[in-house]
Formats: sequence, C-alpha cells, structure tokens
Amino acid sequence: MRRIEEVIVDIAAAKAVLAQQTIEVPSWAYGNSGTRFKVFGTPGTPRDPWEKIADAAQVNAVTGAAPRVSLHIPWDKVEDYDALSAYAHEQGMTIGAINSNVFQDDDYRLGSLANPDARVRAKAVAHHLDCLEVMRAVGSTDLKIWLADGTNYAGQDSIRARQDRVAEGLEQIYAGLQPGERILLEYKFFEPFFYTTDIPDWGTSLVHCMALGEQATVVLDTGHHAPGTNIEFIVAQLLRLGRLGAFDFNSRYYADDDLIVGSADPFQLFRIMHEIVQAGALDPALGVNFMLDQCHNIEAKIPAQIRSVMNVQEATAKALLVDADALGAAQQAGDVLGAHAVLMDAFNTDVRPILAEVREAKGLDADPIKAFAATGYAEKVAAERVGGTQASWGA
Ligand code: PSV
Ligand code: MN
Ligand code: MN
Repeated sequence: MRRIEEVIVDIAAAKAVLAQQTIEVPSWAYGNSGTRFKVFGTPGTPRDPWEKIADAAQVNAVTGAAPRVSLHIPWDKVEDYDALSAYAHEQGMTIGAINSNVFQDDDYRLGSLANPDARVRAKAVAHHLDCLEVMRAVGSTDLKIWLADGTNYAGQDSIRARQDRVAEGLEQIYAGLQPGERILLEYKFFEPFFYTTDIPDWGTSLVHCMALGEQATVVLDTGHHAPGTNIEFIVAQLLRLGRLGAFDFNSRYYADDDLIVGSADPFQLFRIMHEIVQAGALDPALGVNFMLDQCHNIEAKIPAQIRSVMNVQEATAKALLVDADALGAAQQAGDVLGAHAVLMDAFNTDVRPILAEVREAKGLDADPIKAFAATGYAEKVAAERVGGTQASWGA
C-alpha cells in the first residue's frame, strides 16, 4: 500500500475537494429490511419518517458529509411536509430526492406508466404529480422515478406499445416540472418482472430523457446491471452527454443486493469515481447527486450508513490522487502498463490519514464509527422507541 507521503499530486487541493463532498442518505436504510425469507427487527428501529430523519442526522453529525436524506412516498408520507422539512433543518439536514412508488398497489400488477389500462396509467401519473408537490413542500428539486414495469411472458403485452405508454406518461409528469426542477429516471435490468423490463438499461433511460428535455437525467444505481457490466463506461458516456443526474450507490454480488457501497468491489467504486473526477463532476454545478440506495438486513443500520459514506469518501480520495499529468502522458505515448500503473498507484494508496485530517479540520472525530458509538445514541433510541410499528422497506 502506498503511503500518503509518497503521493506526488497536490494533497491540499484534494483535501479541499473532499471537505466539500456530500453524499445523500436514503430514509429507508434506517428501517428494517430483509428478504422474502425473513425481516429481522432491531431495537431502536425508527417507527416513522421523523425518527428516520433523526437517525440520518447521526450519520451527518459524525461524517460531516451526509446533510441530505431522500424520502420515498408513500413510505414517508406525513400530514405536514412543512413540519417534516423544518424538523430536518433542526437536525442539520435537508430533504433530498423524492422517490415515487408505483410498485406496491394492486392496480400496478401489469405495470404503472406502461399498464395497458388507461385508468391505471393516469393514476400513476397523478402519483408523480403529487410527489412534485411533496418535493416543493420540503424544498427539494429532484423527483426520482423507478418503474417496476415489465412483463413475465413473451406475448403478454406489446413491447413497443409499452414504450409508447411510458413515453407518454413521462411527458405528462415532465410537463408538471417548474424551472430548476428535475426528473431523475432510474433503470434496472430485471425484477420484479423477468421477461421484459420497460426501462431496463441506461440507453432506454437516456432515450426517454432526451425526448423529454434537459430537465430529465439518468440515475445510475450500481446494483442494477448484469454481472460484468462496465459501469464506469456508462458513467463516462452519461457525463459526456450531460445526463448523469445521480447515483444510487450500493454493492451487489448476484442481483439488486443493496449491500454497503464499496464493500464488494472497492476497485469498481474507485474506477467510477475516477471518471467523476476526470469530468470535474464532483462540482455540484454539474448536477450529479451522490446518493445511497441500500438496506441493512443483518448489520446495525446507522454504522452501516456511516461506513457507506466513508467508503465513497475513500474511493473519491483515491481518485483525486491519480496523477492526471502522468496518466495523460502515458496514455498519449501508448504506454499501456505505465498508464495502468498510474491508476493502480492511486488505488493502492492509504487515504485514511487525509480523510482523518479533513474530518479533524471540521472539528469532527477522525473515526466516525467510533464517534457514533461514543454518543450512546443507539442505546438511547433502543430504550425510547418502544411500542408502535417499526418502519420496514416496503411500508
Ligand atoms: C429499485 O430496485 C430501487 O433501486 C429503486 O431505487 C427503488 O426506489 C429502491 O430500489 C427502493 O429500495
Ligand atoms: Mn435504486
Ligand atoms: Mn435497486
């Protein structure tokens, strides 16, 4: 492992960028989750959106890098969104992307925007327009759309007609946007349907975004690709076209596993962040929102989110330590192994000391996991949150 003292690039500049970086956390990461086999409950699990926000604020308090929390509607439905937003502010947080949900109602058995029944399609559009209202009430500008739409059997429905219906529904939602607001359109290659998926890949998402207009961008969920897919290629292409709106970060081994980002393949996360750094896309002006989309089935949720934020920071730090001049020179000279070595030198650098310094410069503990444990928050909420129904993924 290369020591930080051996790095040639400007470490002070890298630290300045790292000090500014923010990662958005998902409200649903703090609820219970599991598989169809078992959902394990944990003492202290939030029972409502307020408690989820309070937990999210703990992640921000010790990392100083997670000041936004995404909501999922209706999982996070409340009577008074102004009050929820004000509560988030009191906790040092703002509300980030609003995620629509058109996959848990019986009406959506055959799809939402792609459904053959015009009544169901209208209901799905109306839900998205409602989400735009929630977005405005909480001071957010991003509506994130993931459609679970698809079919299970050849001939079940017309592949082409479904695309036309999706395009039409998206147009109606897009027409509801005000200036400065965005649609983030997510793709996923399969599940819950297995024969066709209506937005299965970045190309299909991009085609719809291009047809809609500049306020529509693609969300890249790292868990939503077939094994072996070169995700950094997709990142590079979407950045090139100015259409990478956001990441949903997580890790996968087999499918949409939603494990801690950077846990399965930290090198892939580094390669993704290398494309981001090369494109200057850590600059918020480029509009890429770095979000987590994860669930914690067996591990403690708040520490798992803290670890996730740290993993993104470490991958980013390594990407910032790539010697761009040396890399460019080696690439230009056709020095295949030399270029590869420049990248590997950065990846194989222990960046934890500089991240510790970035945290300490903000008055934070160098070790966020230890700092959270020392607050006693986990024990406190476990004692306080008795009764009621614990939040869980899907409710
Ligand atoms: C779908 O698998 C997805 O990635 C979408 O972003 C959903 O909104 C999210 O998971 C819910 O966990
Ligand atoms: Mn996602
Ligand atoms: Mn997913």
